[in-house]
Amino acid sequence: MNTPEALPPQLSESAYDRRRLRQWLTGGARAEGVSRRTLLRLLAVAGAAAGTSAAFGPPAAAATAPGIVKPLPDSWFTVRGTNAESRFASFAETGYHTPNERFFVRNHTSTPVLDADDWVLTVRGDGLTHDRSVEFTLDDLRRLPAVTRTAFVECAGNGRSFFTTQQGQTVSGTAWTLGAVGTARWRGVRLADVLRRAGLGRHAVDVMPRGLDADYVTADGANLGRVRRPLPLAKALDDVLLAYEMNGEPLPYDHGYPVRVLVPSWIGVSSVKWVGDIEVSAQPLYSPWNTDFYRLFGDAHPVEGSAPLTRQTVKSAWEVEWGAQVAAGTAHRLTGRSWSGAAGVVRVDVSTDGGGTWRPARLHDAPRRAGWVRWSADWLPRTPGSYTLLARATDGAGHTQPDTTVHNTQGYLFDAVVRHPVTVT
Ligand SMILES: Nc1nc2c(c(=O)[nH]1)N[C@H]1C(S)=C(S)[C@@H](COP(=O)(O)O)O[C@H]1N2
Ligand SMILES: [Mo]
Repeated sequence: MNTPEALPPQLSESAYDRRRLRQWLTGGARAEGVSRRTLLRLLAVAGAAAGTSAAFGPPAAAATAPGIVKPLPDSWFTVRGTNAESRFASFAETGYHTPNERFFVRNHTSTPVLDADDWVLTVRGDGLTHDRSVEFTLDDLRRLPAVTRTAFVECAGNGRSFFTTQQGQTVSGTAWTLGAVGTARWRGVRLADVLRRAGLGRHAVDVMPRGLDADYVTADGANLGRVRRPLPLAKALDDVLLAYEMNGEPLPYDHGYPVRVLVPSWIGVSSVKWVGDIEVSAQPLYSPWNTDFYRLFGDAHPVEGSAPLTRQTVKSAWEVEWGAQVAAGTAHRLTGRSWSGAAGVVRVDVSTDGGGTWRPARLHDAPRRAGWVRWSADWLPRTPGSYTLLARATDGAGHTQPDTTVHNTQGYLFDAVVRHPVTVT
């Protein structure tokens, strides 16, 4: 049964079953009038199919996260609640662009499995010339000029755990290490084109896309409604896309199928997935995602918080396992990546002795706005023992990673140089 011809149908069938299973688990299946017994039987069949597929699919031992559709193999992901962090070390096996199957997932609730044929985007609000409501189907979007753009999506909380492990500070939120980031080639239409077609008025100031995923309910039980965050019109008209493709494929369910907003260089939450409507407003808009969240709070910041966060800061990460064992007396080529929301990275300095001595890394990509650069450094450790690798990037706007990041209670924008332990044996 494992003949080459038999493989594709089996694969797609089990992928389909897995998807149905997850839909069911996340409450996405309609099951009125179906007995619990029947559902349990369906569940068992789908579970068995998911098990079979592991032999053919991506690496075995795929974990699951509640509400995420794609498989999450242990070698690629660390599951954190409803989210999946990419293992940065495993990016060494990838090229410039992060494959869709390996891209991190950050879900406030769970992935809705939407049907592109039923999908419509509604644009409305008093920032339009006639305060009317204009609808676009996916075909309507596809008829507009297509634009392709390479950009990273990075969670504002990427690196958050280092506030605690490296600076001894308390922060709230998902304890990401450095893998809440990925870079993809996005294809879609300019948000500017859609807004103009909808009749953008002269007085418009803010644009607020909203997701079609479920209402977000906090741990305290407060219903904050659907994920939505205002975007100043200037950014909306600049380089923002309504993306329907990721790395040459339709957007995967987990990354916003059929259409997501893509806001290059800005914190990940701006890039609203599964966008269903966009409010265009003549007054500034607010949502919990630009008032309570995604501002800096804490001793060093104003009581009402900083201004809403926009661009990402500078970061670097080694493509080396955390605590890796490295042989003494052998030359090693260590690799990593650096990126910034302000400008392309132009320089990366590395240290293999805990910051005692530094040397420039070799950059393998030209500085790219909204993208990262890959780099490498050769290392010949002579003496066994514990070592700390450091990488410090500088972007074209002159920002260099600091030694420490000023604390904020929600642990956003950690940009300090990370101390990466390895053991030489
Ligand atoms: N509708 C919707 N959009 C969303 C989110 C969400 O939960 N729902 N999460 C946001 C956050 S916080 C991040 S970091 C990015 C993550 O994008 P990814 O899951 O495609 O990596 O999506 C953003 N867009
Ligand atoms: Mo995020």
